[in-house]
Amino acid sequence: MNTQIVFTADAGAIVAILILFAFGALIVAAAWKFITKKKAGLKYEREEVRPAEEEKAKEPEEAPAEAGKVEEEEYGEGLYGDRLEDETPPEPAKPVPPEALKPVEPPKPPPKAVEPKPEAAPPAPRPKEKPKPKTLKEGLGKTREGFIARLNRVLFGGKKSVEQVLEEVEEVLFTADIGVKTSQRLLEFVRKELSGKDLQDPAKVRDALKAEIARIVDLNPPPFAYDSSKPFVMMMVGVNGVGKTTTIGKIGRRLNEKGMSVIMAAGDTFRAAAAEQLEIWGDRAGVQVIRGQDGGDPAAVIYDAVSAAKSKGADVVIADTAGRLHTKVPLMEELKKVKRVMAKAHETAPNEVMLVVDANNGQNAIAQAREFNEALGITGIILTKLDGTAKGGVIIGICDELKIPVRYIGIGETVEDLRPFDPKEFTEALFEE
Ligand SMILES: Nc1nc2c(ncn2[C@@H]2O[C@H](COP(=O)(O)OP(=O)(O)O)[C@@H](O)[C@H]2O)c(=O)[nH]1
Ligand SMILES: [Mg+2]
Repeated sequence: MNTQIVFTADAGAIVAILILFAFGALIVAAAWKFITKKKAGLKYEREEVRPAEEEKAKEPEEAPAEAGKVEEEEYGEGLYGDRLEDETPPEPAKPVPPEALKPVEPPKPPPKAVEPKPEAAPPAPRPKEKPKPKTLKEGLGKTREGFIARLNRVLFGGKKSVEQVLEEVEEVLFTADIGVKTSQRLLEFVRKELSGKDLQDPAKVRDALKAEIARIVDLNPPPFAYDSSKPFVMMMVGVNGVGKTTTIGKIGRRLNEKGMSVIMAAGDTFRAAAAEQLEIWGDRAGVQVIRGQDGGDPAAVIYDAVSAAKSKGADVVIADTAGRLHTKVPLMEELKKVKRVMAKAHETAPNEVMLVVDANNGQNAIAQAREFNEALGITGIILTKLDGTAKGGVIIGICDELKIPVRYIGIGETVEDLRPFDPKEFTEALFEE
């Protein structure tokens, strides 16, 4: 009986101990589970946060505030906010399935520093491009780079005897479309002007040439006497393609802008396009154009225009003429006739006979000037297309040989590119460094 009681008591103690062990084991297991979950949570946190932090570290320090703004505008605040919440670690107590450990969306890329989206910063609208008028220096660029640059190379190009330098200068002048006579004159001037010692100084030789060129081109004509006659009639002559019609359009527009009433006479009846060309200029400037029949008598068209100007009280008539003829009559004879008939409509007409020459023609432009002058008595010269040629030296030869003043020079296509000729400004622009 006693033994049975002792056995029962022992068995009870053993059961109690076993229960205690079991409790202990449960507590240890629970604690282990908690620790493992905690570890998993930390791992998630590291995976989730690290990329963002690493990207942040890569971010350039000088990211402009604008770039951030662009990003924010693109995604919207809500989305941006959600993403920030995603980056917080999950509650450690809740079991986390392995797939959930990976972020559902990759962390948002940091704002790009250098490329703001075009929608956010649209480029400023560009103003419409139209041909820009040139500066005189630009317009004379080719002549300066040709003739003047060669002159500088010869003068400043190293040790040579005075005679050798002068010989080379002479060669440059001869080949610069200045003309033989004018080149010789320039050289004689340098020899006379400078003493032996000064001739060795390239800067002095250059300055002497520049001063003499400035003197040659400065024929100092009086301004156009627009008030001396009503209408004041300007007759334009020159061979085909030199720029007569274009120049008439430009002068007509200039005078019109100054408040003068102008009539343009389409006296080139050989080319239908010439009358149309003049009408386009006339439309633009609000200047009346009088034209006759294509192939008709140019003298008749110009007579009508001068008569119309007289009866209307217009200030100026600018008369276009042909550079080539459809008749067997030589050009000069036809132009002489136009000049005579003009005077019948208005006795002082023409008040100016302007010869238009193309600078590209070089030496030939001097020959044209001589020929037209003999036939018609040229009172002024317009030298066009200086912008497209290195033969700008021709202006020096024309002024020297014919003593006819250059009134305008053309250095491009716009109205402003037809410039009243200023001898000082011209020489400075030509020799400018
Ligand atoms: N680059 C340039 N072109 C010019 C200048 N003057 C006239 N032109 C062009 O020369 C061409 C012939 O002109 P046009 O007036 O028809 O010559 P015309 O036959 O004498 O009447 C046209 O294409 C003009 O635009 C100028 O100073 N510079
Ligand atoms: Mg023409």
